[in-house]
Amino acid sequence: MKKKILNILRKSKDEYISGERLSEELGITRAGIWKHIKSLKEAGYVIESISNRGYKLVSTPDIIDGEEILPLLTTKYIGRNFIHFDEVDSTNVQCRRECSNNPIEGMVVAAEEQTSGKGRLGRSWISPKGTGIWMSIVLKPNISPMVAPRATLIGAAAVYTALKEMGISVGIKWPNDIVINGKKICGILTEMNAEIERVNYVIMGIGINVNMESFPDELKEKATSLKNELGNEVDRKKLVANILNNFEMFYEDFKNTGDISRVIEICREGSLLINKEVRVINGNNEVICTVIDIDDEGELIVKHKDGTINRVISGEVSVRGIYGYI
Ligand code: BT5
Repeated sequence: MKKKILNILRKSKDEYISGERLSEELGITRAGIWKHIKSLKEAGYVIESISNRGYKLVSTPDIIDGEEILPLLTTKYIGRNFIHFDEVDSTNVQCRRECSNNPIEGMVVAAEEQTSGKGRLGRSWISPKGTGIWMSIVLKPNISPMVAPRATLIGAAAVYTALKEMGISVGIKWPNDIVINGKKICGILTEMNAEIERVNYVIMGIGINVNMESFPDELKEKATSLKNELGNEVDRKKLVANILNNFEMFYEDFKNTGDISRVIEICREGSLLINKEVRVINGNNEVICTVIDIDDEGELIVKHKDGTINRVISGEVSVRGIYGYI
């Protein structure tokens, strides 16, 4: 019922809707309407009520839940099943729990806070309350497990494009970071559950520092938030919806064929690595080389000092000027 009331108030924008009309349309008493309005107010919705005129929705809470995100989606299935937590250990881990029964393609798990947010290779990801976007998407692509890591680039392209649409210019540091003014604002963690020949499901976790103002000392040099760099708050709900809307468009190409050509174009356009000298670290092995391109499979093409050309499939890439590497 609360959802229905909200929908009506949302649609009527600046107009007041009388309690009588709500009660007629929804078939409950005016006292019943009032009770629901009261509980919406308690949940952070600002609703003006004026006797003789009725109710008007003034503002909605800064919460990334289905109630707020679904009206902003243009997708068919990405984000349509939206699970929200005030606090969770990790949205990727929670997604895996949700998938243990029945993985649902496009399901999104989002949280206001993660208490054990995860980075790659067992690293941790700090995820304070109410200031970032911490979410994971469940995917069931019909592709071979070898091709699954490409999904990370779809995430990166979706975040890059969503921010661009909001007038925010960022760079993509292959394969999983989004960077602004030399510091990281977003990381992506793609995990998969697969058999040798078949992917059961992929969980793509996206973490974005949106409105945080401070970082722990050890991250100050390499991490920042959109708010710190732009000087103003960014609407988390709008950003989540823009990301999911773009994500579905890019993912549709990939889902049955593994094709990411459109995504690669975007990754090239936003790349912070192409034509730069980088340090590629793979386990104990470290080499300095120059990035020439990102190929159609999403791999980094690098040229070594002796002129040989190589593909880098995964690994850590450091580039001068980013994250304090000099
Ligand atoms: C990543 O790993 O960049 C992947 C981060 C994915 C986070 C999302 S949030 C939703 C979902 N649920 C999860 O539990 N995870 C995903 P990596 O490239 O390994 O970078 C990790 C490193 O970044 C850490 O070792 C820190 O140095 C640094 N770091 C930690 N928290 C950060 C933050 N909030 N912003 C920027 N850098 C951070």
